[in-house]
Amino acid sequence: MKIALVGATGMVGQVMLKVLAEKNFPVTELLPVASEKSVGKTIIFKGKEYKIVSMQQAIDAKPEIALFSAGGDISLEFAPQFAAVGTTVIDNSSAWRMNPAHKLVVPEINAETLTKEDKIIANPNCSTIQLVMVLHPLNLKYNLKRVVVSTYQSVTGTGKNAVDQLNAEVLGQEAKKVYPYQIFKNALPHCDVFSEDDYTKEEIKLMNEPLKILGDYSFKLTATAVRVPVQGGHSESVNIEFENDFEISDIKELLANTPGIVLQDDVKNNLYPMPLYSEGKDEVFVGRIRRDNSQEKTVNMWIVADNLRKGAATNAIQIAEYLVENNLV
Ligand code: 11C
Repeated sequence: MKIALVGATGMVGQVMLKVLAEKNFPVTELLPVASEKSVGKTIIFKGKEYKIVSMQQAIDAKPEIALFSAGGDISLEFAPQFAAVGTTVIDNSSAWRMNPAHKLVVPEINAETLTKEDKIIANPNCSTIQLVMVLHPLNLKYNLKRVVVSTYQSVTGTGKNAVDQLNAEVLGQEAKKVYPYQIFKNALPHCDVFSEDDYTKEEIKLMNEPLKILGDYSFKLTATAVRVPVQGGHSESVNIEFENDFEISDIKELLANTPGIVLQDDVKNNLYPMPLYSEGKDEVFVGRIRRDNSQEKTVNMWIVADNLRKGAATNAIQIAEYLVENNLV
């Protein structure tokens, strides 16, 4: 497979290289693309140096797959240009996610909807992916009625400059501010920009994307997204009301047996998911599963995943693997 990686020097791009190598993805030629000022520089993949090429050089090479993680504007402009030469684009930005002409894919849930005609495939938002991984099996068994999610999001979701801000603040150094406030020792109820209805864009993604991925518009969802001074992954406190009643032990068993999910729920031994320990892992971790005694047929839980892995790079590369395994590219 000839693979273009657009945004190769970014945080997600770098994790994509790692995941491609770890999964031994069949890369015969790698075309790393980054900003014009990086063209000619090199990146390392599987111990080998690769020259960064321009977007046009990558398009002209007609790769089978282009992995995009360079922001919505770049995706809107260049994904169709790759698609026009026959490349299948897997896009990690929000540009195509809610466009009805494009599929929004978490492979464990809806990869089987993909066809050869899907030339621009959207990868969901990181906080959405870990949420739907857990919602999907529960929805099939108990039928979702309403979901209330509050997130505790890693600074890696904002990018390298945010990680630099946190690290500088920890050391008491002058920091270039990416956030409107200090993030160290703080929690900002503010991920991405505010929209007219006073929700942030991150919250809107969390409220819209799950319905499209699950193909189920019958349940309600509301979200509050919070940035915390954490690096390993995103955490989510989730309250779920079902149409059907459940046994807590059945929910635990169902999630423990769902591929891609790891149940960490043994409070007697202080076992529960934490972002520090999800870092570098591809699974979604779930724990603190307990009945909400304030309302019938309702459960509380805590969901954690590495936002750069299953929340971005791993999910995108799982889509690529599905395409290759099913001869769709
Ligand atoms: C965050 N979820 O943590 C964001 C980062 O739409 O893919 C990814 C934004 C996106 O701030």
